[in-house]
Amino acid sequence: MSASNTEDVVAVRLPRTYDVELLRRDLQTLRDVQVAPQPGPYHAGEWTGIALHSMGGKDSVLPSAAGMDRYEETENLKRAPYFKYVLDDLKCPKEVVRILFLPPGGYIKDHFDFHTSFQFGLLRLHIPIITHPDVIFMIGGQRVMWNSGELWYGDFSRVHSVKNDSSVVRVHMVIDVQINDFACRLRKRSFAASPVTSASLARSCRCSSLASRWQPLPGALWLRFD
Ligand SMILES: O=C(O)CCC(=O)C(=O)O
Repeated sequence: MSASNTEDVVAVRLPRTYDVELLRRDLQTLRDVQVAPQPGPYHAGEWTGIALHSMGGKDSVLPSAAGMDRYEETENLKRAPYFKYVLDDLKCPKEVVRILFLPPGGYIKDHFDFHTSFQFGLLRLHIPIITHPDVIFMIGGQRVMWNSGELWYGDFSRVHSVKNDSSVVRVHMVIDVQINDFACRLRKRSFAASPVTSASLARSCRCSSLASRWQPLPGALWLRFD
């Protein structure tokens, strides 16, 4: 297997599908929460968010703010029972969990979040809540199309960008989780593009049996399943 195959996997759909109406109901419940601009010089301030889980449970949306507090639920999450169900069902330690908003015309330009990688023991998961075919979401030079209610792992340590060419506000839940056995098992029914990547993920996860569970799918970058 050539090294270039390991470069190709930018996203993996994970085996959870959520009720979109319930996701949107909780989103509506939190409509009065003040949003905060996301950090980074790679957008013009239009990309905003609210925190569901943060260091000290504060209403902070900074993904990697330094501090000594433990990661905890925020008051926002306590008001959103389905969001809480979704997070409680993911049995891995959570760091920052945010609801992120990108309005029509919004553009998060190329950037990368190097700490969200297996090497750092952190995975970034996404659940689209509201999206549209005219959202151009690029990871590692590839366009990804994720539907509302799906759970995805994306390799955000690679260069990524989002351009909202639609007329709707795009809303994603973005969940940073620490890798544990559950996170490894979650991948049991997911699909990867190449055995080389499976092996490297298994090594990083320290789950010796993981590699054998991944399904090599030559020619496919990821495969949806229902
Ligand atoms: O999809 C989004 O709103 C943000 C994407 C992103 O930059 C990230 O998840 O790191």
